[in-house]
Amino acid sequence: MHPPSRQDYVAITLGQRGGTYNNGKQWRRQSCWRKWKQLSRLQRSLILFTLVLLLICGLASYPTLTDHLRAGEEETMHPLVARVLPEPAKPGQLPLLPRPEQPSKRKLSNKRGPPLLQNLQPKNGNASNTVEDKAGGGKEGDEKGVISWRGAVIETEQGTEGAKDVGAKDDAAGNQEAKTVKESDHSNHNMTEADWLAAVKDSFRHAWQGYKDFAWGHDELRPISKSYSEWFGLGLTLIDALDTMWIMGLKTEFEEAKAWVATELSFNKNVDVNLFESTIRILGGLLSTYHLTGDALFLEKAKDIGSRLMPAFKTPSKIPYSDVNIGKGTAHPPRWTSDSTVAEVTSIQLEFRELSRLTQDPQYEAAVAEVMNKVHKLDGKLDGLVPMFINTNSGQFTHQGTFTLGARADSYYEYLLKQWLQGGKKETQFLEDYLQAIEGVKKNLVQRTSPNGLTFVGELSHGQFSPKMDHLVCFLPGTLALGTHNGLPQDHMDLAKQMMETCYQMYKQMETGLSPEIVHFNMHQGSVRDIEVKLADRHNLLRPETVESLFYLYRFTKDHKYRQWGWEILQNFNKYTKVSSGGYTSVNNVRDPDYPSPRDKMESFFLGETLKYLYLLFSDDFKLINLDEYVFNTEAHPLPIWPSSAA
Ligand code: DMJ
Repeated sequence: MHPPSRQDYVAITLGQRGGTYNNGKQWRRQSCWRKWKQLSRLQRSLILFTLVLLLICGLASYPTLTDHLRAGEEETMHPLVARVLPEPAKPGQLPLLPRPEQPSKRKLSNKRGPPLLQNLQPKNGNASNTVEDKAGGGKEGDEKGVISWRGAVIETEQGTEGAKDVGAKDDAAGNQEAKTVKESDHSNHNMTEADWLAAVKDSFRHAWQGYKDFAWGHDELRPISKSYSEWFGLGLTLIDALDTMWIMGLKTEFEEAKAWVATELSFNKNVDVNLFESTIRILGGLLSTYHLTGDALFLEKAKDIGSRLMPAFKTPSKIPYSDVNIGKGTAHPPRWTSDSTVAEVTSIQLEFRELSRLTQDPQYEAAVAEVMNKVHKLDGKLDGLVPMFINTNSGQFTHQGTFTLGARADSYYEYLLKQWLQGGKKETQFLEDYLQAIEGVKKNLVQRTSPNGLTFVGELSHGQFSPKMDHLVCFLPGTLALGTHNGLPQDHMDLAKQMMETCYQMYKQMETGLSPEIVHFNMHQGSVRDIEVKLADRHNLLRPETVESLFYLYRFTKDHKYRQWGWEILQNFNKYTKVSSGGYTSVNNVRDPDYPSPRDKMESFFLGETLKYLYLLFSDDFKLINLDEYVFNTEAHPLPIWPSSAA
């Protein structure tokens, strides 16, 4: 019998198809296999090659699919590894820094910002100049582009003019590195010093404009409601911002503020002020402005407020009360306690000492020196670490056993070092207390996170360690670096650098790129992420401590990465806290880039400290507030280091 022809074969097999569905499938498999076997080797190779080619072309021309595949890879990767692993650096390019964890709905996008904005971003990556109003659907009149944010109009501008320039230049070059720069929208490789400084000045002007328009002469701007809030009723933001304007060379703004100080500012008011806050912001701001400008107006005002604060020291223990009525000349503790806060009574010394030196009136210095001497001798410390409260009657620490470098204790440590520096390194008691305290920090409070070994400073309560850290603690890297610059041990600088990285990660790992007020670190093995944030701690008050430390670290190391980190932070302040009608707002939720939830308040330290430190970070002129000639008070007001004969 001759072998069945193709037709016979088909006819036979067709006859078999009347069976079950399974039988049909089996038939198809057999039929295809037989046909395949009948082909020559060349034919088979050609078909295989064509199929592979088609598959490759299909994949390449279907980006959504590849995106899905990439997303799948990310999901199967350990989540923290995916977030923390740096992308490889190209020659001459800084390694890309870890991306923050994104909620799964945002998995496919690295861009930050409201979805509307992302959709409207042009393909070349430059920020849009006009963004439609989300609520109204129309265009806001503002040329910078705005979206509505629950009735409030918030700037969507992602960067500054300088940042846009980077995108444009890179686009022209059309290289892959440029694309990376645009996507991260954070790099400042091609920017000049002038670009950075202009960007910070723009931010300052924007903040100042809001204050001028809606809060002039009042304590704080409420930028969303276009109104103001009063704390002491003393033009707090205006005074806090004076020396910043001088440093930035904003002469017109400075002159209009000075005119207000000359004609409107009066301390003869029946008002309770907090001794610490008014000392660091008002007395400190006036003294530093006097030094920078040489204008006697500011010294006169400083003397006036300084003398009005003195009743605070009339206590049984000479440990000052927290509150003073500067009109009546009376002082008192808070209603619920006779305690004062340790940081508050030990962080007014730089200002009162300087006031004595300038006025040749020793009473100011004597009052604050007595506080330091008493605290120096007190029991209740742990390896140089101090508790958080001190009683104004007994002069003893209260609520003992809790130790932190955050709220209520932070600037005690800062002012130990800085008083030693201010006085020309002669008052060795300050140095000894400082060195002992830093040893105490290392022994009792420094720990590392899991899984990535970030160094942090936690808290101790009755022997129990808590891995909690306030953003306030981020002053510490800068202070440690300042100490090393002045001859203190190198291991202080090592700790400073490690902590600086941690403080940066507190921004980087949040969805908005802005740090929360408080973080908790994971320490147990098997943790998947280093940083946790409790619901109540997710706010950001535009605080300065991290950029303050970046400024010191950059001045002393000249490591460009600190500037890049500062640039990212500025970008994110612009992205999530800038209000189009003027000013910046603190926000409630740094973990929600779609709705960070404005708190409607611009703290005075945003102008007094945050923008000033950013400006100085980007300035190549290290003589602009030379750190061998000036020491910053805890509100970023530079005071002179005393000439050697004065100490
Ligand atoms: C400022 O008033 C000062 O820096 C103070 O030492 C701490 N709190 C704020 C800024 O966060």
